[in-house]
Amino acid sequence: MAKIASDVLIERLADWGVDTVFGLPGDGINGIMEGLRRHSDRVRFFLVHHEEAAAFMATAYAKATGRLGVCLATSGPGAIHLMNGLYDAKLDHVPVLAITGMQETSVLGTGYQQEVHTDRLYADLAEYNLVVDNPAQLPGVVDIAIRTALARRGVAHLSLPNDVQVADADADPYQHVAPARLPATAPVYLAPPGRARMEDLEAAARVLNEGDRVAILAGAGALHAREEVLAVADLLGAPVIKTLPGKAVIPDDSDYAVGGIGLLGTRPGEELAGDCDTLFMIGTNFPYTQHLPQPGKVRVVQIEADPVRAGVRMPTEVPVIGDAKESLQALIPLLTRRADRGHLAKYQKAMAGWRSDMEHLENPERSPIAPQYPVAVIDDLAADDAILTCDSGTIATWAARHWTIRGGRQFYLSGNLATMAPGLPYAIGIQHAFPGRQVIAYVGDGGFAMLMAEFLTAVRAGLPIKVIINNNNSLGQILWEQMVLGYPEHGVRFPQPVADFAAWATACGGYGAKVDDPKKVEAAIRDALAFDGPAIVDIDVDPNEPPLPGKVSYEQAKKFAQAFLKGQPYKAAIATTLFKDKIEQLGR
Ligand SMILES: Cc1ncc(C[n+]2csc(CCOP(=O)(O)OP(=O)(O)O)c2C)c(N)n1
Ligand SMILES: [Mg+2]
Repeated sequence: MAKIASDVLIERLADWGVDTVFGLPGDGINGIMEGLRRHSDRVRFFLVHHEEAAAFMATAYAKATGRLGVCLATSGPGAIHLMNGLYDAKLDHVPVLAITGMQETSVLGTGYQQEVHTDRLYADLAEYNLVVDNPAQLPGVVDIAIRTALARRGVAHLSLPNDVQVADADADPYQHVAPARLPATAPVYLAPPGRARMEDLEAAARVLNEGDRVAILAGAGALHAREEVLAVADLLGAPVIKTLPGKAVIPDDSDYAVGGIGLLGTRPGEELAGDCDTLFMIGTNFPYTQHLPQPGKVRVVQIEADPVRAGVRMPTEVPVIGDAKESLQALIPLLTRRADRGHLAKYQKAMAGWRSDMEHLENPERSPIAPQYPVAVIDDLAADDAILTCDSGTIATWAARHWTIRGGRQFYLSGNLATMAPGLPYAIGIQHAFPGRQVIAYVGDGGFAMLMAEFLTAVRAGLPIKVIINNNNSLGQILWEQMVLGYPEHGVRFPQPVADFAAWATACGGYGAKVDDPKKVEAAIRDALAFDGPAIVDIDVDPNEPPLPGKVSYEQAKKFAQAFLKGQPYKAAIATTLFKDKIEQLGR
């Protein structure tokens, strides 16, 4: 069998250690599919139902393993479908290689069917973006694409026209006129040294040692540095705020954890941001600057891997460029242990109060079911090394507050793109990477419905993911956002009937349970977790439960009230929910 260019492409992916390509075939990539078929012993093609899901799976694979994620789609519509998932990789800074097809070179520019110039389409999203015109470019450009994705922590894109895909591997159709020979590259990547410069670490230590009330803000860039962050928190007597993508940096039951900041943060987290005199940012580019301390009122030290991001959110006095783990290891010997533990103790006390408030909201008696209750049940029943994936919506608030990171638990969601729908494909990509771990997708009805066909993918691939749906039959997050703007809700509740996603689960050959009785929540989740295969528990929850911010501002409360006055349609039901929780909290 004569070797074709697609053989070279796939062999090179295998040389890089790529074991899985998530994707969906099409007439624009039949040559690449043939390459995958020929090398199926080295690289697995993972067939999905929607290319967007393939891109989310590659992104999640990269987030959870730290390795390159790879996805594949056909020309035109397939490549277009990938884009949302690829933007998720770009915005959350994980390495993903996207391979797409292109119509054959002889018809490009003629307005041929599916002639979409994917390189132009991907211009904003890809760090490396190339249409391969000549088989002689392979495998060199594969090496450069992958190295770029790894080094810049983003998306690399290779598009191969149909004729190039099936050309002889050693075809070199044109005369060489450049003073160069064919590129001879190697499938190697070495990350730059991670430890920051000593003089910067010393400057950082001086500021941190001088602080009376230090707050640490840790993000996804510190996920691999748990031990070091805890050691620094202990030395400085500093409570640790975590961004949502950085939720697993330290355990939620740690003495140093004060939860998050922002709309879905905690009251102690918000208070600490306003009360600290020194802010130590580690691996975070937290975008909601309104929730950060006032510029000028705190001294800021920031450890950042990317020099571009050091100083973009706060006027940073000491930027430290390096890997969080290695740099903290070098910083720790320079810090003096703070004798006065008063600042830390204050926030430990505040967190005890917050945790008890949260427990009261996890009320198992309420009917309709309080959304905080099912997530608390997941939290109780899940393994100590379970991985939870989540979608954008009210579920992100419930997960932020009621899913406890402890032991080896992890948490993944679309942080900066904050797109709906990745929860399910993330779970599939992660379960594929870690077959032995318990992987749970905690999602909303809106986000789940967008890519629900992928549950069938999980069944067919034999991946025992668990999906718990917080079904409020609405786009809950937006409902509350509209009201906080002072506008009565509009266009955010789905009409009847409420979907029965459990029926979909059983139709696919998985386990399904539909629950609307609070007494049945625990058994259904327990059974799903114990089931030897993919499972869905679809839980009808109270759509009128607002995800209130940890600290409600006067302005927010006023706007909320205005929405009521302007004709908020469900105000009686909403008022009951708000009132009920108040009574529950007061009645302790
Ligand atoms: C692709 C996409 N479309 C729209 C939005 C805006 N949005 C954010 S959360 C949300 C509601 C999600 O509804 P659901 O998944 O049911 O979760 P809920 O908020 O109801 O818990 C919407 C529409 C988005 N972030 N991404
Ligand atoms: Mg919903």
